[in-house]
Amino acid sequence: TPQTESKRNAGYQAAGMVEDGMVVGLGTGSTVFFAMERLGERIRRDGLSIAGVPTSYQAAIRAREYGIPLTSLDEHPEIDIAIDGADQVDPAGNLIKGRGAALLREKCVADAARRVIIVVDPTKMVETFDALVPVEVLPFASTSVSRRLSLLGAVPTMREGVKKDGPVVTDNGNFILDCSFGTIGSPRDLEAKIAAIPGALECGLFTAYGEKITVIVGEEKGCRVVSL
Ligand code: DER
Repeated sequence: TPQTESKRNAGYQAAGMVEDGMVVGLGTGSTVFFAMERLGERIRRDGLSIAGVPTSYQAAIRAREYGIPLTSLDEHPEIDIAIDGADQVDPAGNLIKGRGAALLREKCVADAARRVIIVVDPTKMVETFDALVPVEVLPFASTSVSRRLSLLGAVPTMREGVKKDGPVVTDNGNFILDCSFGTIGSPRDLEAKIAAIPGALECGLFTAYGEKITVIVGEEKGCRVVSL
């Protein structure tokens, strides 16, 4: 489909920006999937030598399938480049992430990376955020965190499993509350307010990385690099 082509074009472009010897943050989701596919080709065909820090079980499993050697954030607390997807991107390079429930480790990797490449299809580019904001919550505190989020104007919904009864449990053993805030006027303020809630371990608003983010928007016949 055209969307698959645009995701593939963005992912392949991002994979082309990885240099030999780099430590690469490996994001989660269907778009970064193509970057990993291309990195695997470059390793096999061109002898590219890299190490990947996976942001989820999905990323680790795919990296192994594609022959991308894995390392850890412990071994490499500074990462050369991270490649990840996003649910929405605004003109300042703020992101909403977390559709894949991997946002906590993804934010740790984005924070550790010198450069972050975000790969999206055109539907993700927005003027103002209006997507759900996923919040990773400690199960012990999920009801009280939900109440605090409501006081911030959210309608929080516990993310339920599809092929698992009960709540989605993240790779870190926590729950996800998907929060509808309507349009979000100040994403940076909202991220800080959510971070101040004890038990709200992380949220999908990424507003601290605009300076080091490059957004690649895939299109049917290629892709464009967005300057922020
Ligand atoms: O869950 C995540 O943070 C993913 O990066 C998500 O935001 C993008 O996934 P997609 O590339 O499958 O749309």
